[in-house]
Amino acid sequence: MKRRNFIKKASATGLGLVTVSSTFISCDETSEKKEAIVSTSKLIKPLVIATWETTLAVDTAAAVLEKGGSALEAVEQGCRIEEANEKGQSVGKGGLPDRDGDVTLDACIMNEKGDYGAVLGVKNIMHVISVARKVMEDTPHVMLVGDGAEKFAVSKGFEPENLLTAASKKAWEAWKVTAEYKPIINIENHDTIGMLAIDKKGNISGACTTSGLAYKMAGRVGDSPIIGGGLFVDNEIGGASATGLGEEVLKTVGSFLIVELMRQGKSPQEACEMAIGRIVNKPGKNFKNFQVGYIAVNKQGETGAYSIHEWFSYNVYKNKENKNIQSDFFNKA
Ligand code: SD4
Repeated sequence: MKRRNFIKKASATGLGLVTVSSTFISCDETSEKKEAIVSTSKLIKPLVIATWETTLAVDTAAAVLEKGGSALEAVEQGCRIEEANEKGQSVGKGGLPDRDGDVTLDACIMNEKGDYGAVLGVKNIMHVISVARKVMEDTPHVMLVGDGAEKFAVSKGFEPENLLTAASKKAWEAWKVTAEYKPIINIENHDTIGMLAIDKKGNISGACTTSGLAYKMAGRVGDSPIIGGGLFVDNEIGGASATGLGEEVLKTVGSFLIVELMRQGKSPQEACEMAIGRIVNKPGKNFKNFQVGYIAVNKQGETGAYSIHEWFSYNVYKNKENKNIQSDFFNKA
């Protein structure tokens, strides 16, 4: 069948054409452009996946998607829920501070075009995910840090406020008694939200927002706002996001690694397991003392998750159901 006729027939029968990388087989050998034919009716969409028990955030994102909103809008709105949730002590308002008592937030966002925006070490602004989106959409840059990011946020109408709640202040004061920096697996640094969504058009976007590790050194930045670390999205392949000890995620460029493994044909689950493998198999790596967890989704809407230790969970919204699921994990000893 000639290429043009095939395209016409494909759209009439509900088949979609997706341009993919040259490692995939072309369905039209005469064509210079590599194209693969997938049945769009088989894709699972809309879909949302997010780290930890983030039911309300995922419901919020899903509602955006069910109304026909974009994946980008969905992940932003979803993440804003956790940023405003003062009980979550790893994100937004109520986040545990650095060792000087300052709450500093990191966030990033990626759209289906591969655009990226991030803010790092921002004080006094709750919805840093929305500031990250503004960096992506309204500036010629991809990252703004510290005072510059705060100034930019204020110029865009964000209201400065004190992010240190009484509960987080009390926890920090108790920590200062020993001032021992020993992040507790799954407890102290829990709840950073990484979220990936596929909208009704099949487009993928992602977002990640955090207050970082509790009692970190002033100026410390983790994986969450760094492209390829805490988040990576490639609309042709899928997306991935991370939570846990950011230093270990960054050293293995975890989210980028997962997307590249999916590009090579691995399932989201296999890719997450291999990315955890990169961390735990390093010589002399004492993974017993820290947690890392990954989530991933591919273009078809298959999901995966894996962590080093038990008790990492994630929410998935698909087929109109939102479920919290316990992740499989590496350290079963
Ligand atoms: C960081 N990855 O700053 C973040 C912390 C985190 O749930 O994920 N907490 O290293």
